[in-house]
Amino acid sequence: MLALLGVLSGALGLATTELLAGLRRTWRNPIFDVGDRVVERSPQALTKLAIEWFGTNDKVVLLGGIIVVLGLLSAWFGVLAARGRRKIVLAAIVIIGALGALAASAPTPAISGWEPLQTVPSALGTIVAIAAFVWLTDAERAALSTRAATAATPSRRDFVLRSTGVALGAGIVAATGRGLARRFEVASSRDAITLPTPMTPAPDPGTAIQAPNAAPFFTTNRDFYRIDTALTIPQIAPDDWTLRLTGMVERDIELTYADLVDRPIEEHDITLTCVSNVVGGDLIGTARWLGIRLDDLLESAGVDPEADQIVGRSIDGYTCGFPVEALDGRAALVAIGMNGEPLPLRHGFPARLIVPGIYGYASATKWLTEIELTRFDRFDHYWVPRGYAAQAPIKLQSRIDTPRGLDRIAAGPFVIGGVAWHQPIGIDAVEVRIDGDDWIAATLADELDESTWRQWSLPWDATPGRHTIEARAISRNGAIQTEDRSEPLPDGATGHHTVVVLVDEA
Ligand SMILES: Nc1nc2c(c(=O)[nH]1)N[C@H]1C(S)=C(S)[C@@H](COP(=O)(O)O)O[C@H]1N2
Ligand SMILES: [Mo]
Repeated sequence: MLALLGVLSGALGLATTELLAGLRRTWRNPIFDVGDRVVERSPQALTKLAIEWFGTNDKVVLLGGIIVVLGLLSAWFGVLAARGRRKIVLAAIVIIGALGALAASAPTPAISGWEPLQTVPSALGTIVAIAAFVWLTDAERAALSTRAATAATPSRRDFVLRSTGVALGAGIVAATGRGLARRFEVASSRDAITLPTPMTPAPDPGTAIQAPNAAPFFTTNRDFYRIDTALTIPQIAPDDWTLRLTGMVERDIELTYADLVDRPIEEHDITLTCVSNVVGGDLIGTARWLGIRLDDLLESAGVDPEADQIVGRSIDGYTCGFPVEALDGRAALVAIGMNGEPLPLRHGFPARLIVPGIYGYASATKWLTEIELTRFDRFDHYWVPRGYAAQAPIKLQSRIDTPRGLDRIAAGPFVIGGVAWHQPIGIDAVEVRIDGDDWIAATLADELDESTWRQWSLPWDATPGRHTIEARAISRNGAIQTEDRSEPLPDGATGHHTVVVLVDEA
């Protein structure tokens, strides 16, 4: 009962911040700000553990954890107050509010400096939480002082009424905030966009790119993996968006969405790969991207020959960085379209970078707002202080899609299938060996573009028992995929994908 008072007051405080988040685009529930600051400051070992334990659910775990901690603290506050420690509790609530305000007002230095207005949700939330707490604990005291009284005495009833009122109030206030915040969502501006037609359409892939039993050549937007540090998906209306090109250039450029669409638009099929993809993993996908060429854009700005790094900044403070040298003619894009649609919100709407051959963390900034020309010895992009390599070309890799590890299949003819990639160089061969025997060449599907993965397959006469299937790719540059195993950190996993399959008597 006492604990409940604390929790109710805390809930009303949070509900207030939720209401404020519905009033102004840049205001939000400070739980997200605290979460963001935790993510930014987490030591590398902790980030690694979180990803290993929770995978892509790490965000839910983080936010849930903050809410649980707040809930437990509030409950404890309720108990403390009943033991005559109300002043201490009030001071503690102020401290928690101040932490929220601090988290909200000191965002990533990359985006902006100290922003006093951002403290408003936490400040008002704290005031409301305190007021509710005082109001409820007053009623509680009155109820307790009439010990002998029955549940029907006015003070007891008053207490129950007040608690119910606060609970209902919190629900209504939070729901109102949620409702109001919907007008900041940009899903409808995205729906309203008609994508421009490319000057150079990508080739019609036909069916020759697809090998049997390999993952589909194009990954649908829905199935495309998502990796980012954003706790809430940035909502950027194209009308409010600009892309700036700054730093070591002859002239700064600023493009609106309309300016961007007016430039020559190209379409390219590119396989995006995450450095965290383990051998055999699925943090990789291929899409048909629509956008403007980054090399063209840089040419209009005039790049200082001393610049050796291109940094892509996101509205959320994230940065990537890759060598100027990477723009060697490959189709690096400021992309606005993905598989025939405007970029989905979670994939970076309204614009993002896509650079063939460089792991996503170092090249593929989503919710892009600025491209800065600089030097590697002057700036470390987001993951560099967290232990990842500053430069990260994608490694030669292959994956077995069918069969899956420990699948049971029937004896007889069976087609092994998979994908192999070495963007932007291309794949020349894939070889498979069974039970450590000789390497056998797989059949490759056609190559659509050196910057996409290539499908492969191999017919096999499966005999009863347990078999180990292993694959390796051979690059267009002659390199043979190494069997030496290394972890994703610091610059991408290596090793052969190996699966064990159980073959039953036919
Ligand atoms: N703003 C922003 N962009 C980002 C990231 C991020 O955390 N924030 N993560 C990068 C990483 S690690 C990868 S692998 C790709 C993934 O892009 P996707 O989510 O569209 O598949 O986005 C990159 N761009
Ligand atoms: Mo990544």
